[in-house]
Amino acid sequence: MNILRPKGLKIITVFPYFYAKPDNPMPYENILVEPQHAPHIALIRLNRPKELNALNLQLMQELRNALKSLDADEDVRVIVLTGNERAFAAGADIKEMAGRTAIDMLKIDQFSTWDQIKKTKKPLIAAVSGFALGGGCELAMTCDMIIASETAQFGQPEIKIGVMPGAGGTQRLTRAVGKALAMEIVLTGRFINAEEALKAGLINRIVPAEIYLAEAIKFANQIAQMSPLATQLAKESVLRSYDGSLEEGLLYERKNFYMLFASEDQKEGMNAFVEKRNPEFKGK
Ligand code: DAK
Repeated sequence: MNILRPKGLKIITVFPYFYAKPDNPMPYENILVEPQHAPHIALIRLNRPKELNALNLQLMQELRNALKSLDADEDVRVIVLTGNERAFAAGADIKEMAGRTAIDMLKIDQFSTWDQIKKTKKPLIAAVSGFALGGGCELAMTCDMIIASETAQFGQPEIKIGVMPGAGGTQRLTRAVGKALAMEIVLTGRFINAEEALKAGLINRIVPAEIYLAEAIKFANQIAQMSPLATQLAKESVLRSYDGSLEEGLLYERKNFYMLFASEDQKEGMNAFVEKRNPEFKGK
């Protein structure tokens, strides 16, 4: 297995605190933010451990606000986004989403939050351990690079609850791993492990489970040594080449995603999850 071993690793920890800047006066409840986890490196931890960091609306809004504040903070050069050992994030919060209609989804307009996250100018590194599923996998793919623990599992299991990826999964995953594997992951809901993800080009590297975060910080530190202007413009340029017709693909995906909330299968799939039973899909 292609695992990076630590060499004289130094772990710097700063006690996490709420990051409330004037433009962001609300303390965070679902994330922990350390603007200076290490010199020039900010750390955001998704923090709903009991729910495997399921991404509810409030968490996503807090994440958007934190990224906006860190983007504006001149002391920060690189941002690392992580979860905990068991889960980066097991997807959008199915319990929150289960009863929604297509019109509810349209009105809530979570896409504006995701779009804002996508606009983060500073390099954003996902440090993934455990589950990165559905919206969790999409969030990791929205980051610029992924450092994965050997325990990481990636997947787009939305199909199993009667819907499909809605935050870029069909587009970003396909660009990263190619059509054949993306089709398989999206249509069967199969999870891939870190090794398969590395081979397929979804992640940058696999590191030992016990030091995955420290390795991600070390990786971030290499980038933090560069000119922050150059890294931001270089990131923007790489994304420009990559984004090409992604917007068109995302719009397409969005309409289809909304449409599925008009189906009985979406209600059945999500209710079955909440009720801990197998779904019975009827194609309606
Ligand atoms: N939502 C809500 N709760 C979740 C959850 C989720 N996605 N995943 C796990 N949990 C909860 C479980 O319900 C359980 O809660 P309790 O029963 O203890 O109250 C707790 O976390 C621990 O989970 P398990 O007991 O299930 O733990 P296991 O180890 O047995 O299984 C698992 C782990 C990750 C395999 C399993 O929990 C699982 O299959 N989770 C669901 C994975 C999934 O289907 N993910 C995709 C969700 S749909 C959008 C953007 C994005 C999205 C949608 C819209 N817009 C911008 C509009 C994304 C959609 C999705 O991600």
